[in-house]
Amino acid sequence: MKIILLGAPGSGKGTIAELISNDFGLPHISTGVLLREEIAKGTETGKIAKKLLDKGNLFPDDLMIEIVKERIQQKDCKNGFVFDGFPRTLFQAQQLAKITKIDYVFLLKITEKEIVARLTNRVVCSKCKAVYNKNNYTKNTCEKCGGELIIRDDDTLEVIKKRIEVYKAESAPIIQFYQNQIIEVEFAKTPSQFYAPVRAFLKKEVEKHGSK
Ligand code: G5P
Ligand code: MG
Repeated sequence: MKIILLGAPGSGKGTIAELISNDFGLPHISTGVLLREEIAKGTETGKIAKKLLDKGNLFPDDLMIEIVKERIQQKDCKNGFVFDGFPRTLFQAQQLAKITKIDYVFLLKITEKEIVARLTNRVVCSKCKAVYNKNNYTKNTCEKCGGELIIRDDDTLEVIKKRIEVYKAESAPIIQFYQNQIIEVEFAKTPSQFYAPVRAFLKKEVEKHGSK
């Protein structure tokens, strides 16, 4: 199954992608995580990414597409993948359509007020990238790997606002591009409530068609 998760910053793409990945055995491909890994390694790509991500601006389309192409050619993607944060522009969606056929596109819905509340309370594991919310997880270390929990450099109020603005500017044509495929997922109070309809839908699809 080849799955795309569309949604604003903080809409839960990373959280839901991880749950799908665990349940259906698909690699979770977050372009944000891939870029932050390049930044951590200090590569040339990372240097370009750092300047853009720290201000909430998008990484260049052509470079992003090359990174994604290379990633989906790896062995673990032979039965599909879950994209989190890609495509992010109409151009990326058009280029992706030339490379592969996407089976399902979920659009995660959230209000602006909730985005700010979530992202100003988010912490992530510096090692395995697991995502937590300080409102319901108060430890300083990751429960999965023991790694230190940190705040993302782009989770400041100013950058969050810029990311929301960029999302608003770029998302409408992408939603239009996938209009016949989009499955909307309505905001819910907890990740498990939010994920339940997605899981039920994908389970049914697997029963009908196999895992593709
Ligand atoms: P990213 O890394 O893709 P964003 O801004 O799109 O960053 P972000 O912030 O990672 O998205 P998310 O993954 O949608 O948000 O949300 P999440 O982390 O799972 O959840 C947010 C918080 O809410 C967490 O604390 C979580 O615990 C909580 N939560 C989740 N679900 C629920 C729920 O159901 N209920 C409740 N109550 N809480 C919940 O991209 C970063 C940057 O990289 C570049 C751009 O510069 C971008 O700004 N980039 C790209 N540039 C060009 N092209 C691309 N394709 C790019 N991809 C990334
Ligand atoms: Mg994320």
